[in-house]
Amino acid sequence: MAPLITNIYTADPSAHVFEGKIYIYPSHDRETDIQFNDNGDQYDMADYHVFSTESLDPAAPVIDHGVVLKTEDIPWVSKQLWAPDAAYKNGKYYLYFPARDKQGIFRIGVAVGDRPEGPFTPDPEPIKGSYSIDPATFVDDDGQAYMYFGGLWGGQLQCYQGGNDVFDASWQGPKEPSGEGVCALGPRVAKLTDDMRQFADEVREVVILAPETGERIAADDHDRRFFEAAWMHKYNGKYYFSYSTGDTHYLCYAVGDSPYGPFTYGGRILEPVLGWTTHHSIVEFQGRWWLFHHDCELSKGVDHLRSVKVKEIFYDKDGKIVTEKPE
Ligand code: FUB
Repeated sequence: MAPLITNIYTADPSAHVFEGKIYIYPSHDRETDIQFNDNGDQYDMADYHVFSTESLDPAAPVIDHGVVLKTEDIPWVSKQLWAPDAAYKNGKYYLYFPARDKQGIFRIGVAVGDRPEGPFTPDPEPIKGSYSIDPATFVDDDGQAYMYFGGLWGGQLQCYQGGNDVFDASWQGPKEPSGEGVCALGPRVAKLTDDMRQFADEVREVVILAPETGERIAADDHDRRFFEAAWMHKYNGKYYFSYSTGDTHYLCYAVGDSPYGPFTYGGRILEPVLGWTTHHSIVEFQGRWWLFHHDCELSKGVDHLRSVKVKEIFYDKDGKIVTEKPE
């Protein structure tokens, strides 16, 4: 499958349907001399582009709307503009992004625009109480918006085991809890305020359950535990939380009855691709369901030079996500 975007390297695609078109909000990967490490320092991105297309036919053009936000424009950011997302509410478009603050701690910021393709004006401070990476915003049918976020290792989620306000620097780096009987750390979720710029309630941990036991997924279950790349979509009244397993390189999903969970593990959506990271979004467009993701084929395997791709996904009669069209 050919990449959707080839003029620049792009990753972590968050796709949305706005004004009848597909808009893609990806990370913008760039060349760097920073050596690969398990903290992700080589992912040294400095701006965002927005892309749009009217059709997912492979021949259809994908428009690059250019730079919509850059590090120099955001007063609180020091470096690493990682995986963004976008949302629409009450006539405004919101671009959410994680970045390191001046102390090197990941926070989540918001920038506001009048059009899906920007430009976006950033708020001068990160969202109060935000931490870690990979924001994914979900607006439910009743208009209430939620933000899911979090990422292990370089994403610093493991530094908050003592509570939302306690950053434990001794957990920085490629570390996470492990051992017999230890539960995996969950991603986080918080309601957003009506103006979409702050958390409206406390940050909660999202629980992902193993279907065979009904218990929380174990920390050592690296084939199924949450690592990063949260995404939420709704299908047939159920909430589908999907994510990357990081060092085992799968995209997985779990299903629940509430945006807060708990979610029961449902299976894999994508097997490992070329490149260390895997990250995605799922969106319905013109009556079909699409998985946007990335791999490193275009850069011939350079982990930090990724390209966005798209493929169709399906549901079977029980609501399981399947990658081949059911008979
Ligand atoms: O693009 C930088 C980081 O790599 C993202 O935040 C993660 O999800 C992984 O894709």
